Amino acid sequence: MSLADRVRNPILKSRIMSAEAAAALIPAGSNVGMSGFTGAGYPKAVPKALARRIESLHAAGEAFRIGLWTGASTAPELDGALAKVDGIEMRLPYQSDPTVRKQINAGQMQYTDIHLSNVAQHVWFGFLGHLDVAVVEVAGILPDGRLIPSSSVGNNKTWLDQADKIILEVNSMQNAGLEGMHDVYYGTQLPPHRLPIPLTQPGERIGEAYLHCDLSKVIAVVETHQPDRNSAFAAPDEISQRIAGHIIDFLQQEVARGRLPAELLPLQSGVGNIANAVLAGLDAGPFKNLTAYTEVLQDGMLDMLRSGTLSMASATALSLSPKAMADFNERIDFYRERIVLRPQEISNHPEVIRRLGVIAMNAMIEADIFGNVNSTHVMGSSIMNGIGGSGDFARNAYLSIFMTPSVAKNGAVSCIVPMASHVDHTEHDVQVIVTEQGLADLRGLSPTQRARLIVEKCAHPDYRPALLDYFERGLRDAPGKHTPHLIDEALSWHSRYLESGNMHAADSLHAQLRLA
Ligand code: 0RQ
Repeated sequence: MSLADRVRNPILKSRIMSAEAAAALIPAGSNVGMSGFTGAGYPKAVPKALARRIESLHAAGEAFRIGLWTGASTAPELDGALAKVDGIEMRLPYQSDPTVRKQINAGQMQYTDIHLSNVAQHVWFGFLGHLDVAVVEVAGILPDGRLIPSSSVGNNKTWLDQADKIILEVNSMQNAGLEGMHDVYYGTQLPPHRLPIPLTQPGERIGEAYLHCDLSKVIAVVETHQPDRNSAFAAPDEISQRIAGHIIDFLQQEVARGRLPAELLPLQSGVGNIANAVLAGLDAGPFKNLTAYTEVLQDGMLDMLRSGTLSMASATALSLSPKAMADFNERIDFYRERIVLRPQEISNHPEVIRRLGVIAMNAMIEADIFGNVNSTHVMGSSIMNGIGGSGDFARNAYLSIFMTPSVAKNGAVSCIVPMASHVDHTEHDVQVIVTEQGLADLRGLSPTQRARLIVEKCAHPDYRPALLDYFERGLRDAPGKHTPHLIDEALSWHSRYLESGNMHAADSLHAQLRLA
């Protein structure tokens, strides 16, 4: 498809305009649903033009902020640009941008951190208020007005259905060969009329390759030619490789014990360097014909598809380095046979995750000795990113694995603590905890059994004595022996950083989150 061929519907062709003209159509105070998921498929031009407009309005003393809803994280051209001009009143459901994070932690921006599978249905239920405008990147528009989705699907179906007005960005940098890779399910109903989601295999297609929209709602079409964020991953370091090694040994043992089939069960993998190292380890290991039912496809999954370790992968977005993106573009016909991109309410659907028996592997910030996991907050009050899809998968998975290095900030902070300073995943949703020190299999264990195992297997040796001391004193002095916390002392573990030699570490953690 040539550049000129991307907008093939005559009505929509007549609505092509500049990003500035399109941004001028967004009213102050609107809730705006933008495309974008882990730096893929986000609009590249209208948010920047809107940011310029907001900056000049603010300079003239006029108030202008929007509610910004997306699939998940986006990129500096979207989150960063709008936050820098103080243009976001409310952000949801997930972010990883330094300026947005700083404003949330300074109390200048409201943030609603939502399970990613819940966003679409909460909009349909009317829980989040009215959606005024959708700004959605697509790879092309067919003559009949159907839309070829871009490198992420996210919440785009819901944005297009629910918004009063639609602005489309048609990005000719997105590979035209994406056409046919998506599966947009239009069968979801609202309770009490819901039917089962008819998906029984990760690679199954149950919907359509295109998004629909009411053409009369489209107020602007903007043409762009820009790549996604495409950030590079660090080569797996020794810590990540050790974590990956523990997980792979564990999965092999599970196969040997007959608790997993030889080709495992569909894999879900969070984003980041540890996740990528686990994928690299799986690729080098003995497994073949694996599948993935996950949110995001990062480099490691493409390698596994190429080598044949993975036969099929379902996700809602790509999140690739420039090198992997070049490979993806080169072999798009190969990948189209093996990748299905779905709306995030389906990629993260609790019913489907439970049915398929997904193996969930997510990173965390800290875990406590009883197995509660904090994925989102540093020292109880500062947000890092958000819960993302980790809760969708952890709660419903066949096996729910959480992983982290045993220490952060060059050893100044233990990632195993007496009581998590914030809980995203309760002890009931966490079956395996892994650090580079080892793996704690918590299935079937009581809280006190879990505590001994987590300290022994996962805590860094520098912190083991203090953690064991807390646990033993709890067993002796806590009024209840089921989860023997010394409540007054439990959280002083974190504030002790403020008093001890680690004061500098704690201060700089908060400073980084405020000032990054
Ligand atoms: O900070 O970059 O300033 O050094 O947290 O930690 O070790 O680089 O790990 O990039 O994998 O992120 C949980 C945040 C881990 C991420 C989290 C500091 C550490 C560093 C990042 P610096 P690492 P990662 C599917 C699944 C929630 C969403 C999710 C996340 C920074 O994985 O956002 O799982 N998960 N989605 O130094 C203080 C501690 C710390 C700590 C780490 N105990 N105390 N700081 N850090 N541990 C994807 C989606 O849903 C889209």
